[in-house]
Formats: sequence, structure tokens, C-alpha cells
Amino acid sequence: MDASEKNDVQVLLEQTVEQLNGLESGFSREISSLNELKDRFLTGRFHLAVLGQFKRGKSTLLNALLGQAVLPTAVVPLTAIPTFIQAGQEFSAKVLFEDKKPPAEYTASDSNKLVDFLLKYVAETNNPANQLNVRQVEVYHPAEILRNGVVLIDTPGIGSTYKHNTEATLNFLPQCDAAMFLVSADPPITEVEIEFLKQVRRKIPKLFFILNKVDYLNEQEKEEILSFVKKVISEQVGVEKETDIFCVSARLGLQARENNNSGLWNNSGLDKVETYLIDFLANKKTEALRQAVRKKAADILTDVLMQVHLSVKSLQMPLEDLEKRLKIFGEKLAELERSKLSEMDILEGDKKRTHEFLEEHSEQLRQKSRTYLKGVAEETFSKLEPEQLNEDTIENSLAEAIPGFFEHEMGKSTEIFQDKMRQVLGPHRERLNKLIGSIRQTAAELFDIPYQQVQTVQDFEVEKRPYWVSHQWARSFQRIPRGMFDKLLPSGFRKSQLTKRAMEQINELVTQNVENLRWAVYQNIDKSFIRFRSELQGRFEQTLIATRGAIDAALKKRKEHSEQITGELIRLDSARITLEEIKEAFISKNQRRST
Ligand SMILES: Nc1nc2c(ncn2[C@@H]2O[C@H](COP(=O)(O)OP(=O)(O)OP(=O)(O)O)[C@@H](O)[C@H]2O)c(=O)[nH]1
Ligand SMILES: [Mg+2]
Repeated sequence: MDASEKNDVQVLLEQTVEQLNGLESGFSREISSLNELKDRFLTGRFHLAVLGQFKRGKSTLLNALLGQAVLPTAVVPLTAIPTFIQAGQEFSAKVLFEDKKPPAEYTASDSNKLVDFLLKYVAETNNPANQLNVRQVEVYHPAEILRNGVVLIDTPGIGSTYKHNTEATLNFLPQCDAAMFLVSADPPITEVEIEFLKQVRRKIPKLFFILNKVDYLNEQEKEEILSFVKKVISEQVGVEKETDIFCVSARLGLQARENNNSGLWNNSGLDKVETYLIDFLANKKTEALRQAVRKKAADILTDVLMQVHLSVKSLQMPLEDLEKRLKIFGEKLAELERSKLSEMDILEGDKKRTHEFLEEHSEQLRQKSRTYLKGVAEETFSKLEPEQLNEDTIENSLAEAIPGFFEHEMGKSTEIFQDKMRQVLGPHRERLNKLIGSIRQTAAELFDIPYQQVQTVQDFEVEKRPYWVSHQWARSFQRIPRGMFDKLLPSGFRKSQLTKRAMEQINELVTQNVENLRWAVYQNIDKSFIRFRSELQGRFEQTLIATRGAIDAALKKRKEHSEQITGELIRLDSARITLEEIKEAFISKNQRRST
């Protein structure tokens, strides 16, 4: 898609708004929807993540693409919180927290200080297991590559000893639109990466492969590693054999950008990655968004045109005839209103049933967690000598296991409930479409105007904001019922006392953590139902305005100012013709309007 075509959609949207502003029928709702569409079209967010095992050079690669060292890098596993990098006029960063704490903000042009600022929050060493309760980290940067509305995401490496980092990244995958998957030479590719890649492929629609750190290798070694990696990912993961793998040195790339050395930039291999990404982001991404916007705008116009059509007809028709038809329409609407109410009742019932399902799910999870954590405690018991055993050793082993286990369960539960909500709300949405369709159809038949069904573009409805949540899991024993004289007890008795107390503590930890998880899911369920309910109400009312509202308004005009009707009719009909043309232009794929 070239610039003129991109412009085209924008121009069409602006023309539509201009036309609607010229009509007196109060299209304010449609005008704000069209402006919102334009806004989303121009800023269209796209989440492109960098994924890979720890220490493959993910943060360094992003720094090279940005042109300076902004993200912290190190020789030890480092990035612990996904960082969202998006376009901004100036350099800045913002850290949001889970609790009520106000965001921490950074604005200054010194990139070294920005690195220091980010280090405090995103590094595992400074914020172990996300003790600071960071919800999200956002960096704003003026780099060229971010201009097209892309959000680059630096993710925690998988497979390090910090299990919760792996889990957090896995849970985050469904929100990525595309990803760069990074491997490097030493070692070429590991079992952990293969397993990770399998999951990534299932969840992310578009993947690029990058072999980093090629500065370590001579030409022959590079070729050997490249063919080895290709063989492994095609045989074990099912990636097509012909898939390109970019060979780069992120370190040289960063040096090149910092020293303005274009020869070195080309040698680093990153020139090709950059060109590819810019091209991909400009075409594929905007194209998908453009299609969705065109479709959505055409749907809005269908609604508007129906309203204009109805107004024209109502103004032309003999008054008596108009009143008769309006009465029939009113009766039909009362019937549809009843269907809407019973739809609301079913929706309420479905909400209750979904909550019950959540209660069952939580109970199963409590049992599963108890079994798992008891297993962890028993393993600790069996590994240690009786004199090494105490509450602290058991508490530590549980504290290590808990975040990974519950992050994983959180991810699984989220997916289960997303599916559940799709299952539950899908039939409601279908019935709602039918209901709205029958209001329109009735009006169209009664007033003898063309009828067109509107299909909502559902995927695009969901507003996309980068979001990542790191949950806080209870990991330490609540009360400390340490037996003061434990040391003096015979070892068999001491062990049984300790086991008893440990099991009590495990029950307590399970209750707390499952409750955290249950509450988060409960709120998501409620939000989805509330959103759907207001969508149902909103679309129903909007359709009433577009049909009955238009006829009522015409009737009123007929009675009050019959002398102005001819002028109004001419205006409406000419707007109708222009709007039909614009709608055609939105629908026809390769249409280019000259303005
Ligand atoms: N030789 C060489 N070293 C590199 C290259 N890219 C990154 N490194 C080094 O590899 C180490 C890890 O780099 P990072 O960018 O922190 O790696 P990461 O994948 O973000 O690591 P985590 O955040 O811990 O997952 C650092 O010491 C980098 O300097 C490269 O192209 N060549
Ligand atoms: Mg990193």
C-alpha cells in the first residue's frame, strides 16, 4: 500500500464526517465513531515482541534498532519485566504499579540515566520476583522504526533459573501480534528453546527468526550453525524449511549506530532486519487495519443511509399513509423490545452459571495446588538431614516454587475463561445481530427502501493496549508457630510436629493464592458481561434512533413546517447520493478517489 492509499481512507473518513455535519439529523454518535476510527487508523498499535532464551541479546538487539543503549543489558539474566517501547517526541519512561502508588516517571535526554532508571524496575537483581509490584513499564522514543504505530516489546528471557520470568513471558504471548525469535551460536539451540518455540508458534501469528552474535563466528561456522538451526526448527517444530533466518551481530549494530558508521551497520546484518521490519510494518500491518476500518466505516454508513432513506420516504409519503405505517412499525417494535428483555434475562443467568463454573474451577485448583505444594515440601523433607530441617528450609523451597506454579495456572485459567466467555457470549451476539437485523428489515419493508445487513467487525472492536500483569503471590508463612524447644525434642517427634505445621501453612498459602487468582478471573468475567450488556443496549437504542427516530422526526416536520419540506428533501437526497458514493469507495478494495 502506498502513501496515497493510506491517505485515501483518511480522506474518505473526513469526507463522511463533513457530510454528516451538514445534515441536521443529529448524527453526533456516528461522527464520533468515525473520528475514533480515524484516530485508530492513524495510530494503529501493533505489538512486536523480541523473544528468546535468556542472554541471547534481546535487549541489545532492540537498542541497536533504536539507535542507542536505552534498555539495560548484562551478562547475567536480567530483564524481568516486559518493557513496551513506543513512539514519542522525546525520550521518556513511565513505570506503573499494581497498587495505588503513583507512577514513576523519567524525562531527560541522557540515555545513560534512562538505563539506570529502568534498571531499578526491570532488572531481576534490583526487583527480584517483582517485589516492587510493577504492573507495566513504558518507554517513549523518537526512533524512526517506531513511527508506524508499532510497539516493540523487550521480554524476560526464558529458561533461566528464574522460573517466574519464563511463566510471565509465556502468559504474555497471546497479546503479541508478531515476534522476532532470537537464537545465537553458543549453544546453537537448546531443548528449552524448542519447547518454547512450539508454544510461541501456536500463539503468535507472525514470526521472524534471527541468529545473533555472529561476530563470534567465521563464514564457515556461520553456515554450519545456520543449517543446523534450520534443520532443528523444521524437523522438531514444523517451521517451513525455506524460512529465512537473519544473521546479525546486535553488538556491532549498536556500535555502528552509536558511531554513525553505516558500513559497520551493513556488516552487522541489522540493515536487512530493519528494512524488512519497516516494510512489513508499513504494508502488512496497515493493510490489515485498513481493511477493518473500511469495513467498519461502510457499516456505519449503512446505518446512516438507512436513516436518510427513511427520512426522505417519510417526507414524501402522504401523511395518512405515513401515520398508518408508523403504527404498524410501533407494534412490531414492542414485540422486539420483549425479545430484548428476555435476552437480558438469559444473559443474567449465563453470568451466574459462569460464576458457578469459576467456583468449581477454584476448588479443583485448590486441590491441585495442595497436592503440588505438599510434594515440594515432602521432597525437601526427604533431601535434608533431620538436623537441617526447620520452618525456614521448607518455607524457602515453597517460596521458590510458588510464583512459577501460580503464574502458569493464572495463564491457563485466563485462557479457559476466555474460551468460556466466547462460548457463552457467541450465541448472544448472534441473537443480538438477528434482533437488530429484524428491526431494520421491518422498517425497510414497511417503507420500501433497500435493506442491507450489517455484520460487525468483532476482532477489531477489542481495543488493544499493551498490558502485562505480574501477579503477587503469597510465598511466606503467615504466622510463625516455631516450636521454641523443637531442638530438644526427639528427632522423630520433631519431624512429625514440623510436618503438621508445614501442612497447615501450605493450606493457608493455597487459600490465599487461589483466592488472588479467583478474584482476578471473577473481575474479568464481570467486566466482559457488563461490556456486552451495554453493547446490547447501545446497539438496540442506536437502531431505534436510526429507524423510528428518523420517521418520528419526519412526521413532526410534516406537521409543523410543511413549507420547508421541499428544501429539506433536496438536501437529504443530495447527501444520500454522496454518502452512497463514499460507501462504495469504502467497500471497493482498490478504489482510489481523487479529491
Ligand atoms: N559478542 C556479542 N555479544 C552480544 C551480542 N548481542 C548481545 N551480546 C551480549 O550478550 C549479553 C546479553 O545481552 P542482553 O541484551 O542483555 O541479552 P537478553 O537476551 O536481553 O538477556 P535477558 O534479558 O537476561 O533475557 C550481553 O553481555 C551483551 O553484550 C552480539 O551480537 N555479539
Ligand atoms: Mg534483556
